[in-house]
Amino acid sequence: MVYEALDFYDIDSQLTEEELMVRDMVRDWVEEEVLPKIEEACSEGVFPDEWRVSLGEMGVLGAPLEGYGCPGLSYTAYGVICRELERGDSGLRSFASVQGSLAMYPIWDFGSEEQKQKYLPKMATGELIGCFGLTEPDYGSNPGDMVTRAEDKGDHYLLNGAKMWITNGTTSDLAVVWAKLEGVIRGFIVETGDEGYSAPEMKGKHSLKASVTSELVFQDCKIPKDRILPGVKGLKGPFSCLNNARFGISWGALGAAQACFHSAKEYALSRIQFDQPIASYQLVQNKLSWMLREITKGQLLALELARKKDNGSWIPEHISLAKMNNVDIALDIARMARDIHGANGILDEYCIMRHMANLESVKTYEGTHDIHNLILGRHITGIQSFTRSL
Ligand code: TGC
Ligand code: FAD
Repeated sequence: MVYEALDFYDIDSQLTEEELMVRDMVRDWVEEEVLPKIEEACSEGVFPDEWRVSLGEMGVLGAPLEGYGCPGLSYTAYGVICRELERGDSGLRSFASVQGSLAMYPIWDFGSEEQKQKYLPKMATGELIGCFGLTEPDYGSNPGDMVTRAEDKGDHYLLNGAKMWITNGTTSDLAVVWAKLEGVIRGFIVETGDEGYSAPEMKGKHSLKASVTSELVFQDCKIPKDRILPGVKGLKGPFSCLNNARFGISWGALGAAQACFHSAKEYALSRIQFDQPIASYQLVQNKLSWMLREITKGQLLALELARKKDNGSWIPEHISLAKMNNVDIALDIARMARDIHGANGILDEYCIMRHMANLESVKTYEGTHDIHNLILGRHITGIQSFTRSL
């Protein structure tokens, strides 16, 4: 069946020629190269290397960054790229989010000139892959309490600690790692092959199966002095990267939702029960209409947020709202689409269960749904509710 992306308000008509060109390029690539292989990639638990190469060749890695060989596209274009990638699979968007927003961005914004020259051009082409180590086994929603430490040993730093749940960890050439140096959170670039560093893959996921997830382990890991990111101190560093990655998710989740809607609509029109297509029944139409309503609202939210990112009038809370809302509705849409597919909805012949399982992770990573609720609650009331004295 030919993919028709739901766009009820013709929102894409507001995109520039360049943004439309990027949309079509990524959409065609996903259709031709990703969808035929995604189920195999999931069952084997791999992110095919040819996808890394193609993403680099298409010039979509680090999309909104300028200079150092980066594409320098608008944030709107970056959102569109995320949407088209995640229509294929959240793991694909994850790969691009981590590379562009979480590994390239901190080097681009906080790195030294030498670091930018050394890493960014090769990361933009996909020759070098990066990951982002913030979460630890005992510190997820509260990264400020992290225990990974860096010690200044005169001519080098010594890192000790562990990160967990790190996308692209095992397959990365470098990791941007956040650790405390004399009690202050700093960013460090750790290269694969550095003494005392390992990145074992985490197995057994029922979600994001075509994405590599890893631990990062630092045991007296010795890194040269010139690998600290000089331009930032404190949680502002990792959170600045997360602003961009969360923005990408707010668009990406819509791609997964559009894929589920498309499949549910086609299925409802072709599936006959009680002598009629199930699409003719009011209860099914109500579900399809609810999906259309929520996707359209989500698209308006994402587009307005992209405009704000492009003109600089955004605040982090705008991003929290869009990430939280769009992932939430995408997950509900996936569940509803599964229901419309009946038993067939659990088969890998359809994209539904895969998107649903992926979105469970997307709801949790980059700040859980409820953490974004609390960020908004703090914005509304001025009261910080994350910590409680017992
Ligand atoms: P808080 O007191 O709120 O802030 C500490 C400092 O950080 C600054 N800040 C920000 N700066 C820029 N952008 C933002 N969005 C910022 N939010 C906070 C803030 O101004 C302050 O700066 P300063 O100079 O005054 O010190 O910090 P808190 O410890 O109370 O944090 C609260 C909370 C819960 C909101 C925060 O910790 C949080 O967002 N937790 C969620 C953790 C999270 O999102 N982890 C993501 C890990 S990476 C990941 O999931 C990648 S998945 C990749 C994929 O596969 O796609
Ligand atoms: P917890 O923080 O333990 O939260 C558990 C539950 O408690 C959640 O429902 C949460 O909302 C709730 N909760 C926590 N605190 C509060 C509170 N104050 N009030 C109310 N409720 C609260 N991290 C990285 O650094 N880099 C990566 O590349 C990366 N990739 C990931 C890939 C995958 C597939 C997954 C699943 C995770 C990834 N993560 C990554 C980690 C992710 O960011 C964390 O899982 C997330 O921040 C939540 O942390 P946690 O899992 O420890 O949950």
